[in-house]
Amino acid sequence: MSLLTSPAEFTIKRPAFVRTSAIRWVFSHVTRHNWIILMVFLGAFGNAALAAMVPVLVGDAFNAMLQPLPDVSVLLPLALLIGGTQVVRGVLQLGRNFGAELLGQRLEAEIRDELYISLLGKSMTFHSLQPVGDTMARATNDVREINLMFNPGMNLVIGSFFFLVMPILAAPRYHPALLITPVLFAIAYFASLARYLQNLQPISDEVRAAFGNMNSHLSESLDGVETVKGAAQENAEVERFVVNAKRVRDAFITQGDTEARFIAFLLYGIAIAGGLTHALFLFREGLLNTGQVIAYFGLLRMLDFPTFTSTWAYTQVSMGLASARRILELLNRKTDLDQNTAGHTGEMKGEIEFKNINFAYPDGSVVLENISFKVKPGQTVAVVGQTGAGKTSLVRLLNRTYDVTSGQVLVDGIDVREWNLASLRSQISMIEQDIFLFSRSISDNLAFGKPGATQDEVESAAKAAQAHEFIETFEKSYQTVIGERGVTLSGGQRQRLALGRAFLTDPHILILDDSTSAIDSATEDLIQRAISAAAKGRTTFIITHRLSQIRWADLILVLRKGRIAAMGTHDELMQTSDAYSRIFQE
Ligand code: M5T
Ligand code: MG
Repeated sequence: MSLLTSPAEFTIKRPAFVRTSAIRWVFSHVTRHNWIILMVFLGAFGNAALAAMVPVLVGDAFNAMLQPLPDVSVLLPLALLIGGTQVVRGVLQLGRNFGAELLGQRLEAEIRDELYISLLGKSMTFHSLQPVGDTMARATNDVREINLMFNPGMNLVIGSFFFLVMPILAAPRYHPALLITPVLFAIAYFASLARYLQNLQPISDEVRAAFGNMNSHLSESLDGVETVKGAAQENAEVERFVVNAKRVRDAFITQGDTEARFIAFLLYGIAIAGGLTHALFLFREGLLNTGQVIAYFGLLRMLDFPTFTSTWAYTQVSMGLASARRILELLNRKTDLDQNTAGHTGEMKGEIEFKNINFAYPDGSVVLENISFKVKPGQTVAVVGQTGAGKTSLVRLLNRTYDVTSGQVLVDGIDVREWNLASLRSQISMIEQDIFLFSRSISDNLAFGKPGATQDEVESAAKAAQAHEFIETFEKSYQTVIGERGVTLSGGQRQRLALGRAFLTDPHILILDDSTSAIDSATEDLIQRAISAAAKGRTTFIITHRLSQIRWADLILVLRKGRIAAMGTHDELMQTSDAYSRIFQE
């Protein structure tokens, strides 16, 4: 069977990234692009060095002009040199910007990939506890924040860092004492920056969390929009949304407030005034000439780049790190499900045994108790019981949507946890109670479990599932798009599409969670025929209320409040079990 060898999407091997802390994790992504980093640093350094050339050369030009006999001949070469350096500087700046953009975009794509694969590999326990909207916010906006952290964030941080360094490197050229101002500025700048970032971190965390929260409520109320409208709860939902939106707004305002308190501008003003006074003082002492004072002043002016970018470039970095923490938290949250890639693979016969199993959902309430039964390959089992009895929960243990709390579920005598998960699941087909169809064509939906299926295969599966006829009534027949952008289907039609899916994947175990009760008799008849065809040659579990389907089952399990109240064939149970006969009197 070809399905055995096709790897499930979530077992794809990915390069391993360090996931111990947000910074290390981002770093382990970054270091895969060493040449880009080199480009960014070289670009940033060269850009700053050439920017520093301008005041230095202008100072030289002033000195040439201020000679008792002005030497005009040096002016043209100096002007050409300034022009030339700035052209080169432009190229280097481009390299820095391009590198940072490239890095940002690559990391965004890589991290989104990593997150998506990780999400597919997580257990249902994880997914049922994690709101979709919040996951969406993390997979879209938070990943985007990491991109922005590199460009413009880190791009400007690195770029402006060298602008801070240049005056320190160039000032001693004129007088060693001139180091004082740029060095003091740098110390004060980094000290206040450290404090600023410390204050900013919880605020950035709150901004991202508030956004995720708003998103999850939004997606929930859009998901449930029918219910909201049906209950005329629009206003209440709007109010809830306003509360969430306010929280996001408040978080941003607090962030702006903190930004506004950052004292870099004050430091810059003090540095310019102090540095100039210092230089003029040295001038009066005869230790500097006019051109040198002008050059030094020009060098100090370079500090405006780190000053201006510092408020928002560091905010961007802080936001990026907050987002990285949120993504990492999701990546690291326990999967609870071992894919057991080294586990048993092989063609399933379809023998099933439940051995003394107990089961509780993660929140703790016991749902199934002390369940034991055996099914031979090819048999059909009907599971009946009142709503909430645990029917859906029972069949979910077969393909390890959830794992038992105690006891064992055996397939072909092997504990399902000992099976290679991909192999197990590819041979069990489950038609859920509420059938999910993707907003893709009918053909794609049918072939979901077998992406390479030919049109012929798809059609014959649809015919076997009694779906061909209604599909043909659509204008675009198999190419009709379902859902958001296309037609919507009735419950009975969905069910037959789902059966078609099952025919295509040709599973060894088929599970049908069919609790749709009210269907007209013509459709009922079609579905009935489709199901009997589907059940042929495989072990089948049917959860149903329809007597017509229960009757021909080889084994009927009657569940009551999570326990087996009775089990046997229809005829046996009609005679022996009150619980069973009661079901048909409901
Ligand atoms: C059995 C609880 C549910 C009920 C019991 C699916 C699900 C159910 N439950 C959870 O706590 N978390 C869950 O994710 O388990 O529920 P069931 O197995 O869905 O019952 P059923 O299939 O027999 O009912 P129905 O209505 O589909 O016929 O207490 O709260
Ligand atoms: Mg159910």
